[in-house]
Amino acid sequence: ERKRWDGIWLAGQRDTDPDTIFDKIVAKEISAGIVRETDDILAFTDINPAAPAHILVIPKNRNGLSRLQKATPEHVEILGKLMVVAGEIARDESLGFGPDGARIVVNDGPAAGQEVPHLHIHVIGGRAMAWPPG
Ligand code: D5M
Repeated sequence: ERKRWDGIWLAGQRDTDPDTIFDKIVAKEISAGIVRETDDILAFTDINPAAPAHILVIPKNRNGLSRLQKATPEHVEILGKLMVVAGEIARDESLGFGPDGARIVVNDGPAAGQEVPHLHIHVIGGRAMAWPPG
């Protein structure tokens, strides 16, 4: 029988914890391969790449978005901006993405493999992708 999730993420954090590892990247307290930065968005290389090109796009301020299902109308503007940046990254061949496209995905919750409770869009490419995902 499947154990019910207890609210503690794989990285050992709860939704209500003030800071995640991504806040430390935003604050430049830990280093990351930053590829885009705007006033409210940061994009950086994933430390555990699933493909030759793998970038994470995050809102600098989590503002309640520990996961996508927490989104409300107040998040519409930042969600739109995140998607635009994800698309820009996916067509940036200097980052290893090819003209054939990329997998752009949000893992929402532990069943999907989400580890860090700070919304992030994965942009994954540089190889052909299978469907359905594992
Ligand atoms: O994706 C969380 C992703 O975050 C996972 O692919 C590893 C990545 N990660 C974790 N720590 C770091 C640091 N410090 N730099 C860069 N990338 C990192 P999820 O959808 O939550 O499984």
